[in-house]
Amino acid sequence: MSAEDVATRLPLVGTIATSGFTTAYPKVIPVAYARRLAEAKASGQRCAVNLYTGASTGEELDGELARSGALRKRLPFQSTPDLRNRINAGEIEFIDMHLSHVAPYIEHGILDPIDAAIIEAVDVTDDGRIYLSTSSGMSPTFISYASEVYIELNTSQPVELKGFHDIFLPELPPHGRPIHINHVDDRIGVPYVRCDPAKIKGIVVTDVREKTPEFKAADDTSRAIGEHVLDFILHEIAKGRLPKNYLPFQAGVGNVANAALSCLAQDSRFGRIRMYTEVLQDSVFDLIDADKLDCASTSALTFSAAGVERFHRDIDDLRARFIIRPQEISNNPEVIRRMGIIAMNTALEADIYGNVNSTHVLGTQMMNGIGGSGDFARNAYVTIFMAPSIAKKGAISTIVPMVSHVDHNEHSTQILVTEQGLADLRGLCPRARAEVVIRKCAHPMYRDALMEYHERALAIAPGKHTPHDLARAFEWHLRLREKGTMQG
Ligand code: 0RQ
Repeated sequence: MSAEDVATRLPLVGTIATSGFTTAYPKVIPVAYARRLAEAKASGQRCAVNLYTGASTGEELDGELARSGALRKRLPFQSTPDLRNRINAGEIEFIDMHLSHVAPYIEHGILDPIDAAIIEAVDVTDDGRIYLSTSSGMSPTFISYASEVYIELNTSQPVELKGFHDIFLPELPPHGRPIHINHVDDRIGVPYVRCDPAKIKGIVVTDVREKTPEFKAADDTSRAIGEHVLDFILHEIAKGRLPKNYLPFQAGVGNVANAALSCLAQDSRFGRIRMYTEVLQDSVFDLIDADKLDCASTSALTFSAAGVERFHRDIDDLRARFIIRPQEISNNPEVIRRMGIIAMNTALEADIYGNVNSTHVLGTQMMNGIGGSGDFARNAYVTIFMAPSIAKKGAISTIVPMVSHVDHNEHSTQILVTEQGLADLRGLCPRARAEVVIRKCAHPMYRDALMEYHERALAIAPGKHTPHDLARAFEWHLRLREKGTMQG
């Protein structure tokens, strides 16, 4: 079929679910669909579409549908500018969810049912085996719950991706059983998604290439963050709290996590690791080049243009090292807790008590979403949050008196690290946490002001357990909003 043929079969009012978890989202059907929706809207027809995906996608999907004006609801994660702007303008409802919650919400009928699933694949067989491309995300669940399935067979994605995936979906409660992943590289499923062939209503062949992200190169800040993390890990090993060959690592999305992992890879004190994560970025090649990666389990491959070239070149060797899993498995709290993961995610801001905001600028403007950071942070063996101590050339301190939005609370955050230092918050009461966060993590530009806030809060707050000066807790954010800087 052509993409336009499929677009005419998709609803003007309804729910679409697509493949895509940073990569592997459909790229031609959504463009044709957005055009149809915009035309229908212009001719006065009612259009209101819900879009579910694994995680973020690209311009051809999120951007086009947002600009069509027909997108009503989006979940569970996003990162494209026009969609973000419309969410922040209040025009599109965004449901910012733990990625591990998406499948149960669909299976339990909490979300609107899926009219059509659109899935990027590298192959599909007559008997309904769908071979996914560079991410698994929610595709297996969407395929099983959608009324109709459309495939985008993308020939720019290597067919050699066959064999990377391990598709296994857990049973619903009360029939749930333990998931038998005891080691990162355990395979428990099959390399394809099975679908009733009668449900596959159309296949569109395309060779449109995915637009690749660029990651900021590691700099002194990310190198310092990487070094603090490594010192901490070596200290934990010396104390006997981590095994000598570590526990599996998870690293979050974005520049900071990518650069910190690259720095770990390049440090001679760092040994071979396994990764149990949801996104592999370019830093995984630094680990491979330094002979420091045993194997990696993920839900998506997210490489820059150079990383994609490298992946295509080495694809046959990498098949033995990388496993791509559905996000129900990559982000499964039971597996994460049982295996014991070292989770490294990025904060936009953290407060003196260890509460972390990963999503909202100035408490109201959505950046990307919580994604899988909470699935890992809440259940990991060691939960690390990283951030440069300042943003926007010092106009923003990422360590603040009180976070303007909470994604990860003080009970989950164990380690907070900036380029200034690392605060180990485990076993400390809130007052002690505040002192160590200010002393170790705050930038010198803001350190005295934070200490002054803390001391005043301690003096005036009626409760001395988690003292706050409520009248001044958001003074820094208000100053940033009004004067463009947190500096007094
Ligand atoms: O903006 O480039 O315009 O200056 O935020 O910051 O330092 O490039 O950091 O790319 O690692 O992203 C939290 C957004 C960090 C990401 C976040 C500004 C800063 C810059 C980006 P500029 P960096 P990163 C599992 C893990 C949530 C989801 C998650 C994220 C821009 O890591 O989305 O963890 N995490 N998922 O200047 C205002 C502040 C700021 C600020 C930084 N306090 N206020 N702006 N910035 N701090 C994977 C998945 O879920 C798929």
